[in-house]
Amino acid sequence: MDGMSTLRNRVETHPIAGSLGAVVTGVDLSRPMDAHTLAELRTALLDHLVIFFRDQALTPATQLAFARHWGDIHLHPFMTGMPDQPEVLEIRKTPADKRNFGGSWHTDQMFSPKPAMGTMLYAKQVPSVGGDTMFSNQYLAYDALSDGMKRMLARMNAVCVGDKKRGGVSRKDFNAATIAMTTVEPPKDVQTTSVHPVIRTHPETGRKSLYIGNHVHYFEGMTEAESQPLIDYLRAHSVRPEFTCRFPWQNGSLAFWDNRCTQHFAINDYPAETRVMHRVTICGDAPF
Ligand SMILES: O=C(O)CCC(=O)C(=O)O
Ligand SMILES: [Fe+2]
Repeated sequence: MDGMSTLRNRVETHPIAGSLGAVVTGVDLSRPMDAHTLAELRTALLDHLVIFFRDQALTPATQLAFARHWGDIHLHPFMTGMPDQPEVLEIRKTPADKRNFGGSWHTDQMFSPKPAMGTMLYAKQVPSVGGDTMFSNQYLAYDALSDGMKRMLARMNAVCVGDKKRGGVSRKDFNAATIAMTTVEPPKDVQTTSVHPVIRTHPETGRKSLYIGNHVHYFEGMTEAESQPLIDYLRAHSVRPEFTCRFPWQNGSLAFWDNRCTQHFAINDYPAETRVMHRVTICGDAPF
């Protein structure tokens, strides 16, 4: 018998915090993936919400090939992809940039009618220290709410806006002053405001989670002034330290987060250094 032909990846998960996040070992993401390994990775993602891989040697093409196993690839309406690989977005921050991409707690594309199912971020060049990314478990955030608050939020929807900051400044103008990455006005046919339930149910696990992030401008049927105190409360609650983990990157690390039950935050603490990441986002369904 040829032992090699039956050799499978040995997928092991190693949690990095009590709340969420696990490093997965035993997988080379640059190689074709068998159905068994993929099923194990799906279980790891659903159990740990964000999974991390170390020491991966990926090109934009092999990163994309791995991502395609999970669904269709989402093209960002505001940011321009890599010239020869438009599905891959290069996130680059240099000492000239004052702000960073993803530098506030959020969940990706909450402004679109079908926000991302997940995002895969691959580290090409990381600073000598700093540039970690934080994640927060939104199942735990929901579970920790009182019954009264859960009942109230169950009837509420959030109006989520992508092309404007609160106060009306366009994302393009806001970024132009502070981020060198190209931000464009989205095409006219792309929906940049969407209404989503504040409590959503995960389509695969059936669990409820709090669905809040920096795209939420106000609650449906209320004014911004009425909404703001509750938005502030929920955003602070949703990222309590015991709901979070923090991932220190190395060159060759890949993070894959389930965007349906987490938030994340890219820490901007490396003013004199450059950080380059390659990001692929997988399409999701309408939240319910
Ligand atoms: O650069 C990071 O660590 C995360 C940026 C971000 O928010 C994203 O890729 O969705
Ligand atoms: Fe993000």
